[in-house]
Amino acid sequence: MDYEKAISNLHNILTHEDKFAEINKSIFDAIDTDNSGTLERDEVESFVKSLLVGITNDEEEEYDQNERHRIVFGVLDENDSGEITLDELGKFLRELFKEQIKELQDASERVKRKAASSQNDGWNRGGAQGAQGYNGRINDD
Ligand SMILES: [Ca+2]
Ligand SMILES: [Ca+2]
Repeated sequence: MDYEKAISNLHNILTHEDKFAEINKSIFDAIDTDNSGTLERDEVESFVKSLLVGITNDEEEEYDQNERHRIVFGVLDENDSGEITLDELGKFLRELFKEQIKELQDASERVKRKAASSQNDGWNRGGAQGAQGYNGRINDD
């Protein structure tokens, strides 16, 4: 996985309104299966379920799905109207992408640190700890 590339792609999406609008719209359309122009509870529910399929394998977590859906829908439905508009989804995606960038940056740092310490392993165990300190900084540009 190319973290730098994924991070810059997400940055691109966030800084280009038209790109973001395009992605927002295509995600919205994918969830809006009855093409009503709004996302209803059952549409969001099947979407959340399909997302969770890839994330959770734990049987324990299964009974949490209704609760998760309630929370996700509550977060999405900013004005408590009972349906999600394109704008509401957009706000949510923006936050989601920002979080994603943070997580990718963290993951990327971890990978670099690991690489730095395994490089030192074997011939210079003593220096490995020191190397972790200054390796893996991300250019925030
Ligand atoms: Ca709909
Ligand atoms: Ca709403």
